[in-house]
Amino acid sequence: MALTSNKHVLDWVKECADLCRPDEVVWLDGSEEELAALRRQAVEEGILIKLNEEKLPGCYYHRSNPNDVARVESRTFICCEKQEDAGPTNNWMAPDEMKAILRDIYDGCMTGRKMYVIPYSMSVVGSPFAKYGFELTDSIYVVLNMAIMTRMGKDVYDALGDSPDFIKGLHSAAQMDPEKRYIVHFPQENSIFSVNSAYGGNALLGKKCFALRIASCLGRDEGWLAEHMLILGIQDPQGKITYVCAAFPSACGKTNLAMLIPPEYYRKKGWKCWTVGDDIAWLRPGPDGRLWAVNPENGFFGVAPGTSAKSNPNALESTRKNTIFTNVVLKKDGTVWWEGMDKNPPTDAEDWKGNPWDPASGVKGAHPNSRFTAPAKNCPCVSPEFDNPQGVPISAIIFGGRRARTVPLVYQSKSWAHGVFTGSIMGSEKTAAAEGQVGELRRDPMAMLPFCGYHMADYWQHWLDMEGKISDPPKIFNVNWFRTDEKGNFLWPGFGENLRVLEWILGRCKDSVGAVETPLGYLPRPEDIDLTGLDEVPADTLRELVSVDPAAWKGEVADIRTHYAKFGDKLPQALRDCLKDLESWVG
Ligand code: SAT
Ligand code: MN
Repeated sequence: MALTSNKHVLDWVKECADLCRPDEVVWLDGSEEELAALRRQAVEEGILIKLNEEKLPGCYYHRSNPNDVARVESRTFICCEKQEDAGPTNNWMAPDEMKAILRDIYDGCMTGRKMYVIPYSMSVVGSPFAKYGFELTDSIYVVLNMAIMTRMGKDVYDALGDSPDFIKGLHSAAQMDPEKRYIVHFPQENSIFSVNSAYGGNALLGKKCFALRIASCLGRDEGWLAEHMLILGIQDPQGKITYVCAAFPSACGKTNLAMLIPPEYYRKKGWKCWTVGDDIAWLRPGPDGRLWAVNPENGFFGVAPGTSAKSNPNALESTRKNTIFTNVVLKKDGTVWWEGMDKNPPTDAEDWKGNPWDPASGVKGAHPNSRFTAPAKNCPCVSPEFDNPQGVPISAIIFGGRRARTVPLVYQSKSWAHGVFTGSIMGSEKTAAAEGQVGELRRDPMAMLPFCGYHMADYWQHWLDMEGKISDPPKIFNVNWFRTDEKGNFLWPGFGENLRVLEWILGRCKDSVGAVETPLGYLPRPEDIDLTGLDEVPADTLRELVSVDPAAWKGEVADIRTHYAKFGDKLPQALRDCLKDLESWVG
């Protein structure tokens, strides 16, 4: 029975049901009883395996279709009316043309199945940041993941009332046919269509599809920002908590920074870190002229491999109850394992495809993109402000990437516009794990390359325009934890030690620490970074880490010019000017 009398919702659900022809439409209320029944059904149908209740209470195991293990950028589309509004970094198709393709694929795709109606909120229901959505899906796995990743429940029907202001998402696992897999956004209709995949970023529509691609368009129209950023609270020895946001491309340690554990020297002094978010931030100007942020999500969809008691104990601890594991190794005792968890791979286990697994075979047991879906509340360092409907005030925005050379450990932009420039030229080098040449540089502006729902240059202009709405804007920084020496050894230890750099950033925010001005921005002097207790970084190395070399930047500047050329006339003048300044520096 429909749980709402909202005509807009009812009409749309009927339209989708008429197209997909499920046997039944099930309106979900998000209650614990309902979810428990769905879990039981998922176990009966072999979708989930119940894990060891003693060791991993409330946890389940799932194997995806082996052809469906990651986001598919090549099949992800932004279908606005005009192609030029989608820009050069998005796939585009005319809305009518795409709708005809989708209609054929969805036609009758749910016959023999149920269609679940998921009511969900991104951010706390009733918060000024909150946006409501419905996802229609034929996948119980998707329902149970959405129940962790979003605020799902019947209060969404109440909060929405009769309003037409909600995001429509139609998902079907269909036949899992990769040739007919589509992830499609219609920003002008606030709607999302996802078919033939059940993978996180493709199918949990609240995440990248809504909270980034659609929300970036809403932010442009309504005067706020939807960003691919973690949110971290840093508590100093005086007990003051300062909040920062940070955007990094994948494989640059976003989750590790979001759950940072201070090194011993800092811990003893009383420093502490609090996680507000690990992937997405929505940022709005507040009444006090500052920029305020919420994490619109309610859980972590984290990469399992490499997560260990050493690398990220907080992330590991987050997965110890009420978590869904996808595509990891399944042990005989009903627990899980993945590469990089510890040095004791199980010898009596099944791999992510369900085959008996011999760790000595050289074949990986967990898929490299295997995941955990864990409630944020499980995290030992989850911020007390996690559910604050007003969000947290942001003092610094940090951009960064993986760069072996050229880019210093940290620098501060000279102004808001210069900070937007810094974000727009972000790049990261490919690791051995990704396809393509190792070391090859991919520009990923604000880490939003696959997630910006409109023309990237218009997005930069929107960032520039935001300055006029915030009288006390965050300072903008760039970091690079990944500088190496000639032999490829990292010059900076990273992980918890990054707090030493964050301390400088906080000092800059309150004007209590020094810097030198360079054409790139403000850099710390070596004495501005506290190295106490960090003998592995000699003074000479730090000096190298915080210096810039115009000769090295000459090639960089040429590459930025090529990157910018893609955006044609839309490239904002302020960014051209910043590039010109750099050009005159490198000569
Ligand atoms: O692949 S997902 O988009 O689901 C997760 C991520 O990349 O953050
Ligand atoms: Mn992400």
